[in-house]
Amino acid sequence: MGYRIILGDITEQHVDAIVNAANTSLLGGGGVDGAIHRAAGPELLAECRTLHGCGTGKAKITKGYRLPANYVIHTPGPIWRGGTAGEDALLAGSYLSSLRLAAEYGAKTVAFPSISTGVYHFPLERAARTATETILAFLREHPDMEITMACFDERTKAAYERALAEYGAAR
Ligand code: AR6
Repeated sequence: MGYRIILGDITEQHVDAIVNAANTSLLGGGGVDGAIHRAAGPELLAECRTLHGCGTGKAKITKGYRLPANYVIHTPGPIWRGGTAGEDALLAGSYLSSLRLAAEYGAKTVAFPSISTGVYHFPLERAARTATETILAFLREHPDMEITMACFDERTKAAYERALAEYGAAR
C-alpha cells in the first residue's frame, strides 16, 4: 500500500497536498503551522482569513502558493487533556477529514506532519497508532493514493515506524 514514513521538512515535499497541524483560528501559529505559512508566503494567510476557522478534528483546504505542494489542508488536531476528552476520536477525525478532502480535490499524493504531538502534547506513541490505523484503513479504500508521514525528528520517525510494525503484526 502507498504509505511511507520519512525524516524531513513537510514544506519541502513535492506532493499534491500537504497537511498543516493548525489551530481552530486557521490564522497561523508556531511549529509546523508557522513553517508552512513562512514557506507559502502571505497569500496563504489571506486565503485562510476567508475560511473563518475550522473545528477540531475537521479540515479545510487552500492553495499552496509558494510551496511545491498544490494544496494545503489545514486541520486543528486535539489539545491533549489527559485522554478522556475524546482526543483519540478527534485525532482520527483530523486524519480522516484531511484524507477525504484530498481525495475530493483529486490530490493523490499527500504528506502529513505528526498532528498534535508538538505543543498540543498528544502522547507520541498513542498518536502514531491512531494516525497509522486511520491512514491504512483509508488507503484500503483508495489504493491509488500515496501518503507520506513527514517526521521532523528521529524520535517521531521511530514512533511511526513502530506503530506501522505493530499494525502489520496485528492484522
Ligand atoms: N515539517 C514537519 N514537521 C514539523 C515541522 C516541519 N517543518 N516543524 C515542526 N514539525 P506542532 P501541534 C513537527 O507543535 O502539536 C501551532 O502553533 C513537530 O516537531 O507544530 O498539532 C498551531 O498553530 C511535531 O512533531 O503541532 C497550533 O496552535 C509536529 O510537527 C499548534 O501549534 C507537530 O508539532 C498545534 O500543535
